[in-house]
Amino acid sequence: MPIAVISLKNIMNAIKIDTKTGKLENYTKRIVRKLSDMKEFYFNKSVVDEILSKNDPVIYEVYAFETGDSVGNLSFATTILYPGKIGNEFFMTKGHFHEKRDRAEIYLGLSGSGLMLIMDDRGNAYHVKIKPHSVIYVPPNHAHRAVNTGKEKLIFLAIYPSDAGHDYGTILEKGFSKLVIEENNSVRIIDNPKFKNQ
Ligand code: S6P
Ligand code: ZN
Repeated sequence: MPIAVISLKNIMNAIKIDTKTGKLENYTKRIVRKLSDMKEFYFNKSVVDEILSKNDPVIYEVYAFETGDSVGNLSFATTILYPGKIGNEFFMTKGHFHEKRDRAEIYLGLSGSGLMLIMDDRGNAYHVKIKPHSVIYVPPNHAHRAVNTGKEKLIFLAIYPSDAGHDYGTILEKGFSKLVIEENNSVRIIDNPKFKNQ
């Protein structure tokens, strides 16, 4: 409760986003995800271990303005997803279903280029390009993962119901049905042979 009160007071003025750095003014939560925080999410475990034996790259950062978890409120967050690959798989977010499955979400591309994988609970998936000025709708009951397929930082804003929550466990257990890889200098979206459809 106190969080909601403080946040709502903070939001009586417009909140600025630096679209070059992706930083959100007055954020209430910052997350930095390094490879070691999400090593199980990448396909090639031996490449992950090899990279981690030398360094632990930052894959993405999130600046969130969260307004508590009361029904009816909206929260929002910027994500700065760095360019790079783990083997031939592009840097990506963990991806999640919302804990409250029927909560939808809107994304707005701010800088860089990439794509959003959107998948239902049976593994049916499609993708939508993320680029500046594009708005992407994630329907209820769909997992979503952003992938940076470009050479620059991919920066976007997400707007979501404050009580949506994040279910990373299902993705950890089953994976995404698609992988986004580079092959012969082009971006390919292929079936994930490790995807568990149960
Ligand atoms: C929240 C929204 C985003 C992500 C962020 C990081 O519903 O979808 O703010 O949290 O892009 O991705 P992930 O999968 O690690 O939460
Ligand atoms: Zn979400």
